[in-house]
Amino acid sequence: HQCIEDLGQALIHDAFEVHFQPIVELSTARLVGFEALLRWQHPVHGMQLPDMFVPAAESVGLMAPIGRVMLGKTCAQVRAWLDQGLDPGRVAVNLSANQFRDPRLAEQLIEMVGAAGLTPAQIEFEVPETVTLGRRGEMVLAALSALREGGFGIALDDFGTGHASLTHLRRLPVGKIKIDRSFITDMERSADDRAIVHAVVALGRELGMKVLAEGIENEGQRALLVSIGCDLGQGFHHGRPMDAAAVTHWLRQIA
Ligand code: G
Ligand code: G
Ligand code: NA
Ligand code: MN
Repeated sequence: HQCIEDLGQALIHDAFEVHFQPIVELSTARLVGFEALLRWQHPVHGMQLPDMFVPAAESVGLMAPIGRVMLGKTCAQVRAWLDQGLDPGRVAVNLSANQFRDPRLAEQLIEMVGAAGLTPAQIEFEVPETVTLGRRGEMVLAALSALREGGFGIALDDFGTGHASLTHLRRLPVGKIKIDRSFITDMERSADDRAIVHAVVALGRELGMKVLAEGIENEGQRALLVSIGCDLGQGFHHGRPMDAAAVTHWLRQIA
């Protein structure tokens, strides 16, 4: 498959870059951090979003090396901002199922962050709910526990799409739940979606987890989420994913 060959070339030619989307405290709209998002500069087809290539990369095991490149670039950028006196807050990096095949994953991530001159409190790891429910569930749990003990934040991504039981959720060493965008998009019109968001916020509170709503696109959604008691938000309403230069400009303005 052409895409797979191109992905191998992309690793060799350093064609991956990181964009960053703001994460805010919903009640104040104050910046608390960013999610690091993978981008691929394809030599012919231009910038590719993860939906276009992450599943293919995952299926051939390429998300393990790509994930390492991604974390390395993210840490280097965070270090550069801190050295310029700019504070990006806590930056979230996505982990994929491929990466959990390696029993030394947690050890390697801890070592990479330290080598970049960052403390664990500056980085959070996001893992999709479906990955924690997958074949390697016990290995995923062990790696997340080691990262949590190492002082990293752990967020459960795309929550609501994976049928996790309450028992399962309680066992996971996560400090944050990210409600999938599909529940936020129609929440002003759909009483069902509102009820689901309400329930997840209540659940998070009971379990001592922060709750973040993804895909907030307008003020009506933000106000509704604040009234429900949702802590954190992310979406076009608060900021689009930006390249590092745009974030630098943004951080200078709010500094
Ligand atoms: O970039 P965009 O906002 O289109 O992100 C699409 C999806 O790709 C999101 O679900 C996000 O979690 C995922 N994604 C973005 N960057 C990475 C990454 O570095 N690794 C993995 N595994 N997934 C990522
Ligand atoms: O990891 P995750 O799949 O949640 O990554 C977020 C994805 O959603 C990225 O593709 C990002 O570009 C996209 N996104 C972020 N904010 C919004 C938004 O407000 N609306 C829509 N439609 N997409 C968004
Ligand atoms: Na994510
Ligand atoms: Mn997400």
